[in-house]
Amino acid sequence: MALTNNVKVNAWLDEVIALVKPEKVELITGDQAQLDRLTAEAVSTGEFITLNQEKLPGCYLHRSDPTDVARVEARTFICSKKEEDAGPTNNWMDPEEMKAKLMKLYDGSMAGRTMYVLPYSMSVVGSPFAKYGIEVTDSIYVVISMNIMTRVGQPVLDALGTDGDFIKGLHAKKDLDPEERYIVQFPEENTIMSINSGYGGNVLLGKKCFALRIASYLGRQENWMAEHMLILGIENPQGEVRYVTAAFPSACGKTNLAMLIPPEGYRNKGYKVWCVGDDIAWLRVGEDGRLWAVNPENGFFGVAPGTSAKSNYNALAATRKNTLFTNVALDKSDMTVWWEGLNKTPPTNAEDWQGRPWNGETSTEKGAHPNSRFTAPAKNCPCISPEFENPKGVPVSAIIFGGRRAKTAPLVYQSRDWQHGVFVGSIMASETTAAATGAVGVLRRDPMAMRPFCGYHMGDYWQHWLDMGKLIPNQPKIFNVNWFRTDDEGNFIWPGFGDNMRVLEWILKRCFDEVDAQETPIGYEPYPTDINLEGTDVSLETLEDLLSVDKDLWMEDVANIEEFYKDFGDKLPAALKDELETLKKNLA
Ligand code: GTP
Ligand code: SPV
Ligand code: MN
Repeated sequence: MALTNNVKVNAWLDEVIALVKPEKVELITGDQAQLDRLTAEAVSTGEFITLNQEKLPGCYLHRSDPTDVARVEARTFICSKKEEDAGPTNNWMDPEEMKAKLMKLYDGSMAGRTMYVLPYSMSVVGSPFAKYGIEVTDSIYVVISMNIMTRVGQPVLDALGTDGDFIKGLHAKKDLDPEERYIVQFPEENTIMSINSGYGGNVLLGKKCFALRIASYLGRQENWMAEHMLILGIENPQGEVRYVTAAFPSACGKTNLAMLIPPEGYRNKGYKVWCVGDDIAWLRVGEDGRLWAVNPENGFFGVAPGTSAKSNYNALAATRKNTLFTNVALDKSDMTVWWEGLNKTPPTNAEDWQGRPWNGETSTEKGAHPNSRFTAPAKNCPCISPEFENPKGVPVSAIIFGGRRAKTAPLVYQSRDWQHGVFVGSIMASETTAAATGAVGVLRRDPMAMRPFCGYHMGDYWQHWLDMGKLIPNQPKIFNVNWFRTDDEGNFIWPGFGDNMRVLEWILKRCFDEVDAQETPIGYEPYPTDINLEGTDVSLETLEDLLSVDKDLWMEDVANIEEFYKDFGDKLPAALKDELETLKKNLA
């Protein structure tokens, strides 16, 4: 009997079933009884650990394989027909060759297992932004996580109708062999294949694989943009809400900025911050000529370490119910969770992220993995925006780029115009983090925070940004921030977190012509006295230092950008080459 009413879905499922040969097939309808049954099954097999249901109702802990704890960029591929369409920042293999390799791996991979068929929507079902996918998986962790992160089940099938199109996603855990792990996008075929992983961004196929890699490819064809951006609204004392988006690389502060609590002085005046999204934005030009943004997700897959009532009260509050934790420490005394930076009182009777006995007072090892995460429903967040589910999205006043840079990049600067702003995004650089496997703290260029997520040639992507600018009569202003400048001892100079509101205030004032700025070789910067430092212990001299532009360091950066740009050959847009020349001239 056919599993759905959609002939295309059914035909694809027939192929998949013949390939992976599952013992059973189950359609995920989104029904609560079904999800409860699967959760209970995961608990019975040890895949989930039940947490304290009084303190953390509906919460569970999952431990992934210790060799499978982050995205694997080296094993992520864009398989376009032509190699040049994947470009220098992606791994590429001929699609037919890749499929031949993958077919062998998937063959019989679900023998004796249940294959779950999970219909999901990115963005609100029925919204003009919405795109639908079907993920086939043999992992209950994936089913439960996707149910938090996206809109799942029957309403999606109803929206797909009898012959609607969808993104095909095939995930099999197989035996988690890191040598045979593949995360593969076929952008021309609306297809994603993932095998031998059970972790986050590798397997929750709606997130990075679809909502960024496949969607960025679709956006280029359909004149919209899919970006690695948070979306937040800042309400002023008059009750007006102005929206900004910000692209920071993985583990560089999107979730924190998206849920920021303004400093006391601002709160007393009546400022509020509303979170629309913490990781992904889909952007379209509205009828009013502005750029409009939606968050296609329905939950947060956030970094646990460093999240505390002080650093990010809203994120922590979002994790107090119906949340799935991955690779955090388990406090055995009351079956709650712990991670580095949650508080200063680590549990003594605990298990670390791998389930080994762990005493937080005496152990020299970390309790939680540095890339341990929580998967929490967006509606749990105390500052979730009233516009979160608005199918039209929110109008964007400013786009902010930023990275983790110990030196060089100042606290904030503004681009001179859209083209210069695209240049500023293209030269973004950031120190690598634990969100992906490999060395941490290595500076690399990460244009628009999209290096691991762009589904096509990065040179064409920059051209798409330039082209989009021409389609937006009322363009957002483009800025760059850096919360991570350090002193000679390696300490962060800027207090960050809630105090980032002070920088946001200046940014919004610039968007509405409410404050002047000074021209520097790299763009506009605030007059230091225009950043409100009331209630901080940051001195004006420190702020001046944070805003300083060291021409020698910038000339080194220019040399590095020139090298980087060489990889793009004739796909490097002339406009960006011109901007680099202008920067050089300004610095000379
Ligand atoms: P992904 O989910 O990987 O895309 O990451 P993200 O960009 O949402 O990063 P997140 O907000 O989770 O922050 C990652 C780390 O950066 C955490 O350990 C935070 O504590 C730290 N962090 C965030 N904002 C700031 C800041 O303003 N200053 C400093 N010093 N650290 C920050
Ligand atoms: C990131 O790495 O940017 C994330 C986490 O948001 S993951 O979903 O694993 O990609
Ligand atoms: Mn991310």
